[in-house]
Amino acid sequence: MIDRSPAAIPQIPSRPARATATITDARVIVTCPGRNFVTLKITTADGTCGLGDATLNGREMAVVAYLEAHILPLLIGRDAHRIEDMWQFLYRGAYWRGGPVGMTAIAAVDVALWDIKAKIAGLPLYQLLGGACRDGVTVYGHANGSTIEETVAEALRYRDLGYRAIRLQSGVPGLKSTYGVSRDKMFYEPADADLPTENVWSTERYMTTVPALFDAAREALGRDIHLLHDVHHRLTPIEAGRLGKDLEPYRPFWLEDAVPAENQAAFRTIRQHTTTPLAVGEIFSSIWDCKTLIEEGLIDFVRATVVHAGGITHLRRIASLADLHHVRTGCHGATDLSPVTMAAALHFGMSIPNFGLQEYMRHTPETDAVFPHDYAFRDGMLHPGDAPGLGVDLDETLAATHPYSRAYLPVNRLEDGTLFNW
Ligand code: EZ4
Ligand code: CO
Repeated sequence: MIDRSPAAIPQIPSRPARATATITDARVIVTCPGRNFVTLKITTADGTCGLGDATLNGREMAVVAYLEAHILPLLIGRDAHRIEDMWQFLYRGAYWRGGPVGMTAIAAVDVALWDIKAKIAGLPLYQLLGGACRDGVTVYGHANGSTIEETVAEALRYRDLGYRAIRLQSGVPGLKSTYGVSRDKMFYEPADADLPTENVWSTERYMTTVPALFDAAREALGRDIHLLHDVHHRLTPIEAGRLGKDLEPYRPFWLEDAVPAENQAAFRTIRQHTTTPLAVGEIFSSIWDCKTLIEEGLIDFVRATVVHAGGITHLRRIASLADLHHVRTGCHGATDLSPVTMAAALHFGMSIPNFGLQEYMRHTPETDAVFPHDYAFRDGMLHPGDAPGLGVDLDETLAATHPYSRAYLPVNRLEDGTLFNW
């Protein structure tokens, strides 16, 4: 028989301990352990600290200014637990909505607040987001080389490291340099100079190289591995349709950023001509950048990220819309996204039903030392770890030994000197 005497009924406290977490401090930390990172650190009255990445490659100091001048004064005294309300306050409250600078700043606040909430709960963040939907987050690595042979040799090396998905980028005969091909194989860094480097581009030379690269790669690697390629916004819709068609026999996992995506309707043309899956969105700031792409089924993978698309709160909204339309996530994960973003992406990727694939460019040992973290690579996957919160720290003493150093992304010109898309 159930004992209903008053003593047996557990007493629910009217106000659970730490139901509010007042923000007492918020600071921006800029550090350059080999490359620039901007990090927001928020502290609450009980001493809990949360981190948010605010790095916008080549435009870092604009986000620093936005945070310091316009966001930090709004944070002090507010309740860190009210994440959605804070998001709405910073987004609607600005009046000027969207854009990469503002949305990166909002993302930094949002991720820091999720970190705090999960630390207070004593849980790894993915548990608060609904718990694990999978064993780990499958990632793809970057194989690149100045020739097709070199790229294929790199791809074999990645396969031996345990990767199940590999992106292939190769030099183009006749072009001195191009996107995705670096000197240092493990640590590709495009922001490579204190004034922009200039690349030269030829669509004609490129269009014949990529199918030959995939042909050689399938020959060497077989069919049992996912192969990807990033066009980096360099084709027109009809050219992208043709390249997608040429690649169909090699079954690429995705063709990325085939055309610039400001004009979402342009993807209708690509779709009419190829069944090669399309991924886009690493530079998107909000759901409005991909609404048409998703609702019309014009893409297969959305690459928007936590750091540049308004944080976990907003990316969940994008992923939910995408799920209705058979679109999966394929979040950006280059080296200019700090370990704080990588951890956030992993907790997010663990917790959503329509996860697709996560990009993973390894950070250098210098960067990892400044951002000690709990996530780890095993068997082609990243695992977020069990530390409460994001599982990432920032060693501020070490960070202070690496001052900001201006670095720009390259620009790209056609062979006749016309400025083109990089
Ligand atoms: O060029 O993150 O898929 N990854 C990419 C990246 C981007 C850089 C720009 O800062 O396209 O390498
Ligand atoms: Co890309």
